Amino acid sequence: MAVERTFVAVKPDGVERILVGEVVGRFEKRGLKIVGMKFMKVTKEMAEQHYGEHKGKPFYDGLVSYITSGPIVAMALEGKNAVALARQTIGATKPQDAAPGTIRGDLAVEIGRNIVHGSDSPENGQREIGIFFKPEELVEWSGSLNKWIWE
Ligand code: IDP
Ligand code: MG
Repeated sequence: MAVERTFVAVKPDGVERILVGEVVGRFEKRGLKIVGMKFMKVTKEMAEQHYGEHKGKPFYDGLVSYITSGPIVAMALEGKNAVALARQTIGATKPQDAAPGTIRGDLAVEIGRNIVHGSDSPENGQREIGIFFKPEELVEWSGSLNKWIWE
């Protein structure tokens, strides 16, 4: 298993619904280490870069206005298999298909209000972290519990 970084964000609906602590806590408890975190508004340019793969799809314009509609909490998370672990903790894109116990399965109803983002590959993790963070905003630290989380 590779040590990876993934980009995770609490989307504007998660912030508005006062779910920041709940969502961040699930990643912390899962064993993913925070190496970057900030409360910010996403510009239209950032949203278009971030969601470029969806350009042209019927939901694209709505997606860009949703993600730019209010503040988000942007996170860079690190760990073994971080991308897959974060996606599993988040649950399926459509909340009605997301398993109970996942963030979307427990807390969300609509696909266009699904609370949280997680990168879908290590390459996209690096790419998305680069959109939202400057290199100096990422923090290297060892994490004293790592020996109890990783074999
Ligand atoms: P993901 O967030 O689980 O990776 P993607 O397919 O990459 O899902 O889609 C990105 C985001 O776009 C979703 O999280 C959701 O907010 C939104 N989205 C995807 N498909 C639809 C749709 O059919 N209608 C409305 N919004 C959608
Ligand atoms: Mg995606």
